[in-house]
Amino acid sequence: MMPDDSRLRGHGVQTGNGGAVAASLVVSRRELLGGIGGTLATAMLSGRARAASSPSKRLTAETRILDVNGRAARVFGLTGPDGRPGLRLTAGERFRVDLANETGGRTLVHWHGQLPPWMQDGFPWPQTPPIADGAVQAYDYPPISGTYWMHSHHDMQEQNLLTAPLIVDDAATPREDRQDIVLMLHDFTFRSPDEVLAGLTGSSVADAHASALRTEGAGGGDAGRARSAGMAMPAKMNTSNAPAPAMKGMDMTGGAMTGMDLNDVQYDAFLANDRTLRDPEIVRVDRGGRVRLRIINGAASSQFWIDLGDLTGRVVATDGHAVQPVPGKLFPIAMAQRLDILIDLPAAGAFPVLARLEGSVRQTGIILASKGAHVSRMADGTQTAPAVDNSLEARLAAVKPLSARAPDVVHSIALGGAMKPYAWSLNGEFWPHVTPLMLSKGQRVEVELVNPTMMAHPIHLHGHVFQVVAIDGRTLNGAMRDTVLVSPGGRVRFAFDADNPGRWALHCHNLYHMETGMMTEFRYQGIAA
Ligand SMILES: [Cu+2]
Repeated sequence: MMPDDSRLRGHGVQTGNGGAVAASLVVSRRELLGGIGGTLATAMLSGRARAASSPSKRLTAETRILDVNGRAARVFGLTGPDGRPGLRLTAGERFRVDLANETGGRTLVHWHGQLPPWMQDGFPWPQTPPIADGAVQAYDYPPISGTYWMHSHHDMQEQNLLTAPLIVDDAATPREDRQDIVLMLHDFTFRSPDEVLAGLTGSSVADAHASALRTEGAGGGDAGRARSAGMAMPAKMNTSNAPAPAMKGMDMTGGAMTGMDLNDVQYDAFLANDRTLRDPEIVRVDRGGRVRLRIINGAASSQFWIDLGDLTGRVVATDGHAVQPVPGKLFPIAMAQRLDILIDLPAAGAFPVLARLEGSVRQTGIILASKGAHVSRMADGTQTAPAVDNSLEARLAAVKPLSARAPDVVHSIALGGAMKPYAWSLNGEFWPHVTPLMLSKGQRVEVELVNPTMMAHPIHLHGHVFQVVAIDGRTLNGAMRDTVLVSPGGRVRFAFDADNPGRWALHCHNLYHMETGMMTEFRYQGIAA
């Protein structure tokens, strides 16, 4: 069942397995009662106390008409109380949101990268079904600060732009002398997601599963071929740090690899803040000013290189979490990931910030322009961008890493699938027919993602922040993240503390991979299915 309003509002109602809900209530009480004294606690837990705290923000899931290169498209949107996409919360503000569903159908919105109690995660578990058309669902949890985003986890609405930024300021934000600019990327097609999916599978998802299981064994396609060619496919509890075996026919030196699959879907346009390069957003900036770019890759199945052109920037956060600054002009961003980049602008001028599609000359972006600067027209590029890789990931180091601790449990997860049949799996299983990976509160968990396929997969874990601790067998004290890319033939290990009991999805954020089965569940002991 869905937690009802009273549970989420902090009236102290317990759910059957809602330890995390209770924890958030404790925070709420402390906030409400700061300076008043604990003895009044019971009396204060009332509507009056609630009214004294910040009011709910209304977020509306709706449809809208978008102009894409002169052609109208009906898409979804998530509009905040100020009429702009998404939400911005100030430091210390709770995520207290009334989500109004005006989409004309059911929906459910996931707060990507945030750490709410599991029943507020916006994932369609049996206990938390989608919201009916016309209904309003309340959410209330303490958010974590940084660059996040929100998107539907119901049907294929996310492909139709039911996505928006979710920015949470930290205590230092108001004191920083810099302009905050959000850049959200999308891939766009006039075809419906159903048409796109049918084009990929050639038939139906069920047929693709059957074909994969029949011809290649569970996991299917290239994974099956790789296995039959004798490649390592660790099953469980593989703690080896040996590098992943290179796949035949791969050229690791040229940036792009021979035979590697990029860009499953051919898109009609790439959007930056809902606009194409033909009519880009021009953001007015101060001469010589400092800018914090918050880049969100909200694309369904496209990855980009952020190209700062004449500018130099410093990556200072990944997926909302601070990293030791890494300078550069060109930064890869996988699906669902975020990059915060600080830029000190030169005296004056117009500066395109481009997102270049991997394996393509196509691009999108915004233009930072000082007053009076001439802005010239832009089109697609002339040079093909290389495949997005983990070159940046390998250089990242968290400002606040996990404490040093040996894992209590290691889960090895094999990524499987291919373009033909188009069916993608985890550990040889297709969602929803999966065996949950169990964990217990208090454990340090490590996950080894092993990718023998010919594609890169951006893997996202719900409800937890993890640290990247090894790439292709090389250990590092890497970034804190919620989404990590696993390169073709590569492997990535991440670690996290099991501190948020519930049911949590782990999946590929290439939405068509997810749609054909590339998803599984982490489930805490004691949480009912
Ligand atoms: Cu994938």
